[in-house]
Amino acid sequence: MNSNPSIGEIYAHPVGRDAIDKVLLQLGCDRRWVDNPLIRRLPLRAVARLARPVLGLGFADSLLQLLGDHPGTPAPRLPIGNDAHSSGDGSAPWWHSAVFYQVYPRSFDDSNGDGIGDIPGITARLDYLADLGVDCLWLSPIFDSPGDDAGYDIRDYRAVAPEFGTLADLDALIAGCHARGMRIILDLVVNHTSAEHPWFRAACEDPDGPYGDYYFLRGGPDTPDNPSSDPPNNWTSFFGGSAWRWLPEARRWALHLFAPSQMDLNWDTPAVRAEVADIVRWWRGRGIDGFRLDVINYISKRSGLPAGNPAIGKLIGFTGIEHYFFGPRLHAYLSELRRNGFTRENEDPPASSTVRERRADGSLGDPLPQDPVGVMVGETPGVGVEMGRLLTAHEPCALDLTFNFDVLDEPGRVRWDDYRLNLAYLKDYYIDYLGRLGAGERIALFLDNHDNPRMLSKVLGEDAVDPALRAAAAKALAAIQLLLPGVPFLFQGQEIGAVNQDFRDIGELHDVESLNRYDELRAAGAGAEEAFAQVLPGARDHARVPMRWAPAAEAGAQAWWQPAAERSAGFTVAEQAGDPESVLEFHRALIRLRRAEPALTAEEVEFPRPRSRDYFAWIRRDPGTGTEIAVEVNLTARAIARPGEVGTSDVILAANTAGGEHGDEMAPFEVTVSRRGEAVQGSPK
Ligand code: ISL
Ligand code: CA
Repeated sequence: MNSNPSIGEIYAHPVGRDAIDKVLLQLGCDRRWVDNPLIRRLPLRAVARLARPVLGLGFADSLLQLLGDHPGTPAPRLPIGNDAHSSGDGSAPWWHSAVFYQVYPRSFDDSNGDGIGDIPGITARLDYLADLGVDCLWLSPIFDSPGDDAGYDIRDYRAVAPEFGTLADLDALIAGCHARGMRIILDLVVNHTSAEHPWFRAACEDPDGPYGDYYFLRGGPDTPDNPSSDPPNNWTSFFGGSAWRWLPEARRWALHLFAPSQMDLNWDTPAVRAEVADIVRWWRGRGIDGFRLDVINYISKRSGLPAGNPAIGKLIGFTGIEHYFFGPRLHAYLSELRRNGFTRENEDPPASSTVRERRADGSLGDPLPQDPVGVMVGETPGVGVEMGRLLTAHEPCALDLTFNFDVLDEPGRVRWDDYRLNLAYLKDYYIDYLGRLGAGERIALFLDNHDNPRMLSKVLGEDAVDPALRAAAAKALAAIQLLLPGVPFLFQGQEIGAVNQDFRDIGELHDVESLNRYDELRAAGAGAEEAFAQVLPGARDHARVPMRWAPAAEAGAQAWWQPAAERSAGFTVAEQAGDPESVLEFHRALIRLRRAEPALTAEEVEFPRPRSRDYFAWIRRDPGTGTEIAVEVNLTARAIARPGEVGTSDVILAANTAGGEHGDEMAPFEVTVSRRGEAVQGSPK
């Protein structure tokens, strides 16, 4: 690319397209702005000059540097059966049609009453998860950790934190999953380790020794003492302040993109990459079926750690991010890890256990051979659609799936904003995202996780106090997440319509990010109430409260490490199980339907009425039989007219119909799933 390409040329580059989309999203501008041919012809530098008040100085150079790191024309994707995504026999990999379920172990089930959820607690709930229809569990970190970031600061990658149980407990959990036809993945947090990890201790003791290069230690014996000197660059931490901390004992600065005790690993050091691959192989041997990889897109930092562009820092909220969120060697490191860590070698000893086959009718068969490649699910904040595709769909294969976080907030909004998310945004987002995929590509469908307020609360706001509306909207979200093409990741509690917590003051929050943000706001002059109000909407604690198994358990709720503040009747597992009208049973029914209807896990999809703001419909098609399934969702809390041409009277599943199935009107948040295809259209099969 020349030094002053046009906007159109930038947009034709996958990384350029995502970067422009990101800026527009951040500014709350319509992405279709770039479709204008006049705008496409404009030179980048002219636009950057005009937009200088917003984009600042040096935007064009930063962007071109980023583009220069990555090939402009992606290599063609190899078809399923030929690539590393296949199951080994040419068929689609298991996760293409799987439903994942994220367990937050600390708050799932507490087996010994110490107020902390634990591994035996999860094992005790495996029948519940299997009945729900879950194919694969993902556990947030259960490793030995000082717990400065709730386990995302790991001290020993091969040990279980004592509060969660023992390695033997984990082995039993793995075997218990497999025996029920479920796989299980863990959380690989290897952008950083805890400062208490032996590698970091060794690095501090001898910064010039072998472990010094495991981290980013900068400065030297002559560096004047902190705080009299400046840190090596202007990068900021996601949890506030500089991304550097001074180590008096080593007389070095150390990089931490997250908390000061989460030390960034230097992936340019081959020994670091070899250690990570070893960890993965070790867990695969224990029967672990893959990993979710924490902030995995941050592992490759630009050589020399150059200063971040302050304007980009201001726009995105974090200075320096352009030098590592999609770094120069990211793809190479991930494909290497796939090969050396996730891929089974013939000489590998057999895994302790492997998953039993689970057939479409739910019955169980024999244990399957271990998957040739463990699944790699990338947590990739900041990665857009095209970058995600570069990581998942092109040789050499890197990740299997990525999480695209743009789904969580409307353009111009961030997690801390207190606003009502319009479901029409989800519709636009998915139509655009799915429309950009090539054959064989899959997206991860997620709406909630342990880092975010509940989507249901974002959609309903204060109206979530109305139990009928809450249940109705929860079902509409479930239909979107479980019936669109893609791989759903449910987060614990979604299946019972969990909402945000009514926390009253900062003393009720535990999360490092919220506490730091609160302190920063206070330091900047905000009063206690005001600072709390600016933290509450985005607080990560909302999703981290204990799973509500039964109302009775709340008698002892104070004993939990983080008591739930939200206790409304009707939103526990015990109250919903067996009630066909419940959110829980609707989830079960949706997952059962996914399993039974090949159309619902096939790729083909069509979106009638793409521009409607209150009606979202899609038609899935099974290429084998031609069977079509139409899904219609009323995205609003009002009754709307039903367009006639999409659904049929052959309704196979419905929710919130207010008694009138497939009438001319759709009730608030109504969901109708109906069968189309040859049988209905009258032509013989
Ligand atoms: O909460 C966020 C910071 O503003 C998110 O952006 C989050 O930090 C980001 O998605 C990365 O999350 C993952 O890595 C973090 C950990 O705190 C999160 O819990 C984890 O999901 C650092 O390991
Ligand atoms: Ca416990």
